[in-house]
Amino acid sequence: MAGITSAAVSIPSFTGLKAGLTAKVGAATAKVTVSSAPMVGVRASLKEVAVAVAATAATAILASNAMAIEVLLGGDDGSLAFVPNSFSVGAGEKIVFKNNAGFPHNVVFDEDEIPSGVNAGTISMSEEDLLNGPGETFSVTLSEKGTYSFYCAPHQGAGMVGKVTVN
Ligand SMILES: [Cu+2]
Repeated sequence: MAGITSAAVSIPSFTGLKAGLTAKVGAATAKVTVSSAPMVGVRASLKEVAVAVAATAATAILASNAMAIEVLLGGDDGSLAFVPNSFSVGAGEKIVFKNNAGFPHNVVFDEDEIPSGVNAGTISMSEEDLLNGPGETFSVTLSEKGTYSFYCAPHQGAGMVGKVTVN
């Protein structure tokens, strides 16, 4: 715990950003200590939290985007489709669904067509949740190997469905 405290105290290189930020960093620090400490060095994760707080969440997303596949929501030709609508990824590879045309869209995994033991709710957007703006994204990482079917709730009837195989 002593190490965590000193790392937290060293963050005031950000002091220009005031007390509100300090409190925020403190809260985030507590969270990281509980959830991520076993996986990454505490100092490293503190650094990431400080960066994410000081900049934006987008920075953190970009930083972890090295291995990712992008799937467009809506074709350039106006089709209500995932592009591509059938693809493979490695286990743990990030899939980024990106609004392209014909939105709003969303991404919902079919609970009956995913590997057993995987909870559709934790990998899906909710049926009512929609990506409304251009370029908006929904990202998911699948770690269980197998075949997953998904659909766009507003356009499922129009055939906006897809399949991903996790190898
Ligand atoms: Cu759609």
